[in-house]
Amino acid sequence: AAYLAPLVDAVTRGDATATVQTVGRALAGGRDSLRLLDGGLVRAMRQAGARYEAKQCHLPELLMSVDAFYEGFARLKTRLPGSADAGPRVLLGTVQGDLHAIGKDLVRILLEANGVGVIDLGVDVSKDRFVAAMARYRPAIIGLSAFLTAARRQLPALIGSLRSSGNENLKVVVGGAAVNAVIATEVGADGYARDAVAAVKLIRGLIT
Ligand code: B1M
Repeated sequence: AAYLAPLVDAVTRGDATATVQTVGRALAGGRDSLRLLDGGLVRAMRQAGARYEAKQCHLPELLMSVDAFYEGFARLKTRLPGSADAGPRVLLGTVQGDLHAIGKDLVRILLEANGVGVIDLGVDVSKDRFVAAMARYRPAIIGLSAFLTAARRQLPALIGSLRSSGNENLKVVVGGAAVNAVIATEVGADGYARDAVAAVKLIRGLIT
């Protein structure tokens, strides 16, 4: 839609001020918050990421887009549908040494928007932190994000530890740029999702 173009433009240019203003205007005009997230902020972040990967921009420019994304996200967050009474069901985190947050954050937001409770451990989460949180929250599902090759290499041992310390029905779901459906099976996960929409579908299917 045409009203999303200025938002995509602001994020890809890395203009946080324009991003926040555009989100504010769109919300005031009654635009749907999930649409602004998906068709605006996320689409722009994908474009910025693709430009960086194609070496059409440098890291500082990518970082400016990341910044604009999060500022716009913060402005939008309060208006996204929440999960008032959903109990915590999914424990989510990016694995140790890996600091990529955006994709994981989107998975969390979309799960919450769909009524699934999430405990988000953040990024750079060690095996011990996962195990401790699992004992504390007893989630039905653990979601692991891995974006770096180095993160993917940890998955077999990490998933092995989670399984031996969790209950036997525990389901482990993986996602992120470093994994795909084949790798997910190889590392011992129960499922893989390529984006946040697919993650919601997968996880809801595993819960019920
Ligand atoms: Co970095 N990075 N990065 N990076 N970065 C990648 C991952 C990379 C593929 C880019 C590249 O070089 N081609 C590459 C990894 C290569 C590899 O190891 N094989 C890479 C690298 C090398 C690095 C650094 C080492 C760069 C450096 O410093 N030289 C460094 C590492 C830091 C660290 O983690 N220790 C680094 C840093 C950064 C930034 C800080 C600049 C920034 C992250 C900012 C942040 O997250 N706060 C960044 C970014 C933005 C990217 C790319 C370009 C874009 C990622 C992104 O946000 N995409 C990325 C390229 C790529 O992913 N192909 C790249 C938008 C987002 C909406 O999509 O992340 O795919 P995505 O998330 C999706 C799905 O993956 C899925 O749903 C999400 C939403 O739809 N998903 C799940 C994610 N988690 C899921 C979990 C699930 C299910 C689905 O179930 C639990």
